[in-house]
Amino acid sequence: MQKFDAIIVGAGFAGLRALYRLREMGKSVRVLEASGGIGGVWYHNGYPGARCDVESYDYSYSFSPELEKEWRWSERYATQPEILRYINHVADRFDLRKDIDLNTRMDRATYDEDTARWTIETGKGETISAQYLIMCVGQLSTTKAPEFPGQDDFAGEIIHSGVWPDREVTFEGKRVGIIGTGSSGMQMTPVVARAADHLTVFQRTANFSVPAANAPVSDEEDRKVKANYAERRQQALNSPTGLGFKPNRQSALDVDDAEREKVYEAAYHRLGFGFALAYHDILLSKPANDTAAEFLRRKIGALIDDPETRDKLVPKDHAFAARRPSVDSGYFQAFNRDNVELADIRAHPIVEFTPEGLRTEDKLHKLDMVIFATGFDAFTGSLLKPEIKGRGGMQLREKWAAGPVTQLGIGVADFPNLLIVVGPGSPSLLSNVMVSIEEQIDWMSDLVAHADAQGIVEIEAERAAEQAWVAHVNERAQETLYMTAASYYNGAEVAGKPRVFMPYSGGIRNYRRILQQCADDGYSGFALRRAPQKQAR
Ligand code: NA7
Repeated sequence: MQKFDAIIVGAGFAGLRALYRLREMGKSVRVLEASGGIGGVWYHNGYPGARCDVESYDYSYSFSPELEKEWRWSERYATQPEILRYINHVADRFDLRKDIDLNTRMDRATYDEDTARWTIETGKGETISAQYLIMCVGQLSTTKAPEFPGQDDFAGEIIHSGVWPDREVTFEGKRVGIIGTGSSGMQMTPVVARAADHLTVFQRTANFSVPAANAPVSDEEDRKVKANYAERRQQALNSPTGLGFKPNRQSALDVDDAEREKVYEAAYHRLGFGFALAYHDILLSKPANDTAAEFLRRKIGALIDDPETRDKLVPKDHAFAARRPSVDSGYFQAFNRDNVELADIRAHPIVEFTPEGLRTEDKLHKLDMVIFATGFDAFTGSLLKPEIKGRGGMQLREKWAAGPVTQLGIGVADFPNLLIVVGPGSPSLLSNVMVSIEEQIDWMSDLVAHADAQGIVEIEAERAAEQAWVAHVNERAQETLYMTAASYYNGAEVAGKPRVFMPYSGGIRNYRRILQQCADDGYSGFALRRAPQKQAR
């Protein structure tokens, strides 16, 4: 059996960063990646129009000043192909590929209480032993798609945005349907609209969106950012969400209408996703939120010509950003084209596929291609896909049957030496995930170094600590408007999934302080043992 200090599962941004860091510490590491390439979600989400909602300079690694200097982003918001080029460049630049096994899925991991090591079985039939099992499987990586009656009889093609095929997909001469109007559906709509004969967008919930304000990055801008990169990184680390600009500390309710309008107008044209930070209480107070929502409804409405379509596209039934808003490049304007139609499937739900297309309650939509942009089994989907067995054969699926419990989003009681990157209970999707990834991996690596120095072989979250952390995560969520809407933040995206709030909403800076305090207190909430402990406490 091959033996390693650590097995990392997933070769996306988190997996590569963890590999780099642990190798730097002299650890023997392998990365297991199920798919045929590196990049994680950026490998799979190759749909037309796929683009990052966070500015390129902030959505990039900060661990290497040389890398920062030499990489030249071409646009303020990078496209999926450019991000994929970046991560491949990183893999080559730091010689990471030699430790990555592609096309290798981890099927099962079993903790051995006698040796304090994990036994990992892969889809290739290999068995590997590792002291640490580090899960870098992403939060939006297990796709979900409804199954409609008659789906197999559809004569056209069905594609999911989250597992976009690795071949050219063309829309010319086709009647295309897109189901779903989250970020994926909104990003691809204008692109597909320009190419297809006809496009029908099937909308269940109208979503807020802010324009991407995308632009090419000029040499001057590139030079300016790079001259102050360290400062920008510090700014991101000290911001609530890890974005590289100063959030406004004012309340939306402490200014007069004219002043507020001016601030919103500027934020709308420049900040993209950061519009939600135009005032500090947009996600904390309904009256404050109403001012932002009302502004956006006006803006969205003004982009759409047809009154009936406008009425359906303007979001009404949830607070702004209580569900993940999008950052789009011409989504609403696409509906002004003659070849684009909106199907309101809240009013007239999809009934079935027929060989010719999709039948909603009111009509048959004839289609040659249907794209499911229906999202993911968020946060826990990819963590629960493999069989992970901790103490006494307990499965992670059983442990999390009523919702995920973690100590700081990182460790799980009864699953010693299992470390999760951007797992449930961490800021993850409520932050620039790149900042969260680096912050957590640096912290975990310090924990591993501390364990080595102290002769510790087993690191295990304590039950009381994880219960307290889950309670704290929920308390923080209750202070916000996130719980007022059904969303993938709170498990509403999959029928039957426990309805608990998944990410930590207290912000990047608070989370870092908590991690620091935990380390300063000798990693409080984690049992650190010099010999394996056979029985659970
Ligand atoms: P999202 O944001 O989860 O959006 C999924 C969309 O698909 C959303 O509009 C859903 O409507 C719709 N959906 C899901 N299931 C169905 C069914 N059964 N029938 C009709 N419509 C459905 O996923 P995305 O891929 O767009 O974005 C994921 C993240 O990527 C995004 O948040 C950013 O972080 C980047 P609903 O709103 O549930 O009514």
